[in-house]
Amino acid sequence: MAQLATQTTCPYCGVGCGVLAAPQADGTVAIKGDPAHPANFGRLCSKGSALGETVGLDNRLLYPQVDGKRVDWDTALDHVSDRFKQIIDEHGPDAVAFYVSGQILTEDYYMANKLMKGFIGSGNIETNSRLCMSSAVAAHKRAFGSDTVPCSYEDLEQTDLLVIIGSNTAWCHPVLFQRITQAKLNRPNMKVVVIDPRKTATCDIADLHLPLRPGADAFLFNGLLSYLKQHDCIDWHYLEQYVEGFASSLDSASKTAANIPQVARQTELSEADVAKFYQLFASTEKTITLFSQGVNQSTSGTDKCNAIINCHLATGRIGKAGMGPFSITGQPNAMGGREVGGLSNQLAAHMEIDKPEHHDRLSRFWNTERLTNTAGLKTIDMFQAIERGDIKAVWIVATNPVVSIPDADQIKRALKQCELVIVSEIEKQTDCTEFADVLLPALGWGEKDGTVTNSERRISHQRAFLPAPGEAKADWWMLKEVGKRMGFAEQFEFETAVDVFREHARLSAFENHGERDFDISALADITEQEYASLQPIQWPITDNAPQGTARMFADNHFYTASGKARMIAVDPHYPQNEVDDEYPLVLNTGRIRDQWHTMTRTGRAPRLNAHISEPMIDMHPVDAGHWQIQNKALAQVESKWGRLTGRVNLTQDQRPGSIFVPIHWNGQFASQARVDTLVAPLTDPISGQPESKHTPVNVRPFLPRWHGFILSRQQLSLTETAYWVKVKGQQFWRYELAGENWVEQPLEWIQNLTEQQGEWLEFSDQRAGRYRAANIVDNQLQTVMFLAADHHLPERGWLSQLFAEQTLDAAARQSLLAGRPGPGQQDKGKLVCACFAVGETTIKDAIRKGEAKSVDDIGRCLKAGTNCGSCIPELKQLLANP
Ligand SMILES: Nc1nc2c(c(=O)[nH]1)N[C@H]1C(S)=C(S)[C@@H](COP(=O)(O)OP(=O)(O)OC[C@H]3O[C@@H](n4cnc5c(=O)[nH]c(N)nc54)[C@H](O)[C@@H]3O)O[C@H]1N2
Ligand SMILES: Nc1nc2c(c(=O)[nH]1)N[C@H]1C(S)=C(S)[C@@H](COP(=O)(O)OP(=O)(O)OC[C@H]3O[C@@H](n4cnc5c(=O)[nH]c(N)nc54)[C@H](O)[C@@H]3O)O[C@H]1N2
Ligand code: SF4
Ligand SMILES: [Mo]
Repeated sequence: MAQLATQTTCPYCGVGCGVLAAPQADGTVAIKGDPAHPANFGRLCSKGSALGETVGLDNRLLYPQVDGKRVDWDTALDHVSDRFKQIIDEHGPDAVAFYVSGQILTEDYYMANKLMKGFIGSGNIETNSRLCMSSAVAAHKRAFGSDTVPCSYEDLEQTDLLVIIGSNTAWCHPVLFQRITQAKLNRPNMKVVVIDPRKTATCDIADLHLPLRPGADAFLFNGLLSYLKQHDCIDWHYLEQYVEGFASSLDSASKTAANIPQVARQTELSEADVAKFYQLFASTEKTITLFSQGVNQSTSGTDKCNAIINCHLATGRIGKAGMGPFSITGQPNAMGGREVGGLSNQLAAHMEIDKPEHHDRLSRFWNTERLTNTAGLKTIDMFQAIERGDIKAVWIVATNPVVSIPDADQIKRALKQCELVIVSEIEKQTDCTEFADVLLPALGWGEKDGTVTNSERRISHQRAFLPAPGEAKADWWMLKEVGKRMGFAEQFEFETAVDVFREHARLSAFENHGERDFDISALADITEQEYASLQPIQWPITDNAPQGTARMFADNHFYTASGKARMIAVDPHYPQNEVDDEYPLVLNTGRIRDQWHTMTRTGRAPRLNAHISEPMIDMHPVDAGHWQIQNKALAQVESKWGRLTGRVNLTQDQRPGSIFVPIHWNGQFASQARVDTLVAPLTDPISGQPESKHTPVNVRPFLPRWHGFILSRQQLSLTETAYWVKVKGQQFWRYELAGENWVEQPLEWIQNLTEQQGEWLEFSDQRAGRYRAANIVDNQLQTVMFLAADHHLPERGWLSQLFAEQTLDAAARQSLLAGRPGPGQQDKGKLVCACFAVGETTIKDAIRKGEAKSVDDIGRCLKAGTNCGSCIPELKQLLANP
């Protein structure tokens, strides 16, 4: 019988949507948006809607392992703590490290930080948030004296001007994007400006798109500050009362970006567009600037964030409805990690390592004499220290550094020679688990229980609705067990997640007196029942604000020594890795709509793999012409650090001079598509955040001897092929292939790969260099393979539809060999709507026939866009260019 739905939270992006999950009798899980959750009010995006397809147990890590052998938990945990103690005794506490993630729960995070900083006594706990939010954190601290996000999602709906900079909100925070889109429909006077070198799906709602020169954002905002001064838009009263640093900030703005022509030159935008943006900003009181990785991930990310915040402080546009600088978080618990001090340069509960009173306070609270006095290493430095052998043991929790850290091959080298690598994972095989000496099976989404904090400081409960598989355990449990075994039994005595949460809440209150913004004292005595039924609530949560706090700085008090906010002088001439003759193009990297990070979870869901199925290289046709690159052909991208092979996608949306490659593909899904092998390990000197959006590269055609693809009901081992990509489909696995040596005996080859004899259909045209084969077992299509001398191969859509057929009729067999859909079969084209599997060709047909003239019409006749709405920007594009 189906269970009642459990109220929980989506494990993907920082929007933090509420989810209702109901396990069904057939083992599947029904997923719906939670109408009561204030982040999404019932909506879910394509990734959230497909969560039910990701909870299967194939490839799950179910048992602890040491040196490749299954062991029991006691053995594994004793091994970890003994080896840690041994290394620490010999080399000191800084010889060990944790590398954790914004995807663990606050309770897990709290435990990791407590163990490393408080008891092992080293600062060496880092989190992948270094790659993500650390520039925003550093900028917040400089400006506000605290890492505070001032706004709420409601502000985005109430604003009159929304400036979206370095964020592809439509694909990366889709539900928030839908809320913004709806607000703009309700209030047509609301304006949206998108600042991004690329024209993204987010531009769908833009009144103005500024495709600026990559990296030039600080010129634009320094110029804005100059303009605001020149046009008398400064809030002098606010500045005088509540802000420091105006004069020096204005001075550097005037020196570097004094007027519109100068800004236009630096940003490579038209003067008219710059003027339009400045006029809008100057004349609109209710303004929000929403920023994300296009700003943070830069060698001057902290300065860029401050250049944005400066303009809000100078106009007093902060702490009021519909206004403020809004750094949007990426991971579901990026914010929770900042609360507990997951970064190597902070203590817990928004306390600082370099403040003696904070050190003393936390030492007393934790009852420890070992609390670290020094910050640990930041991500890039940490993995370099591992490669040097300075760090001899690392425990990696819920992150995949071999794929996601710049100069990714360096991470491989580091882990390969590290004495002790411990990996807590949900997956048996990832690019990272290959290097693990100890593998610890973690509970995954749906099985674990605890809290997360979203982009608007809202704490939500993630609840379990599935049993623990195998011997998997919660991440916090493993950490506290190691803490106990290392000799700190008393301080690591926790029975349940609520015990951990209570201590975390008490610490936020401990000797706080309003000095630290992170204060959830009203939850310090939360009972198990209250915790179980905790409803989403925004911190601070105190006696004065028991229902939480929607907006910060409404009282114009900041957490600096003077209580005033600080404007920061920004020099936009930062050192950036510039292109040259050898590496003439800028590599920009980021996300696509339907995949999550390194694909360990979204790669399991067939409907999420159909939107963009191969690692793509987005490129402008002008650049492609220059370097003889063809659309849909393969190309190789090379930088000083590494190389990648992917499928070219020519698009006018790309700015000439730069290419875009997604971050998602890894060694499990593609032969050579870990984009971070290319990315330079250069960092912002203040935040330590790496520059992931600007690496000089070159691109050249990859010209293999043959191209092909295989669809098969079974998984195949094709790692010998020069180019391969593996895609999970509904009833099959799809392999895109290319090879350097022509396959001499194709039938034998595919028969050996599939180990299937049975009935094989074959077609071969040697002169034209075409070969097709299909294997039919019990009248069902088992495998089909197409090879060709070039990349012009038939569409895969109609072939994949044949896998759903119970029996293949004569016409279908005929079409297999003919290599094109037979009468009555139609290829749906590239998938657009993931929820209802509606393809581009179907939609274009409906538009051409006049059946669909609007997004609503498409919804009515094809259902596309009517569930999660993530594809609506693409539907609009198709309507504009059918
Ligand atoms: N579908 C999906 N959604 C996700 C994730 C995912 O993996 N998949 N991950 C989540 C996480 S952890 C994060 S951090 C967020 C990230 O969310 P976003 O920051 O929105 O995502 P990105 O695609 O990394 O980069 C955003 C944009 O920055 C632009 N950009 C590049 N260089 C510059 C520049 O110099 N200036 C400006 N102004 N813009 C520039 C890029 O072209 C890109 O469109 O997404 C979250 N949501
Ligand atoms: N070039 C480039 N590089 C980037 C970025 C970019 O824009 N460009 N973006 C950066 C950003 S913003 C981010 S956030 C990172 C993300 O990069 P990662 O954090 O490396 O990516 P994920 O795939 O989310 O890794 C999470 C891992 O944890 C596992 N896991 C899932 N749930 C659990 C759990 O409950 N417990 C445990 N123990 N494990 C679990 C998953 O299977 C997966 O292997 O990438 C960064 N790297
Ligand atoms: S927007 Fe999508 S991925 Fe993000 S929390 Fe909501 S459902 Fe999950
Ligand atoms: Mo992120």
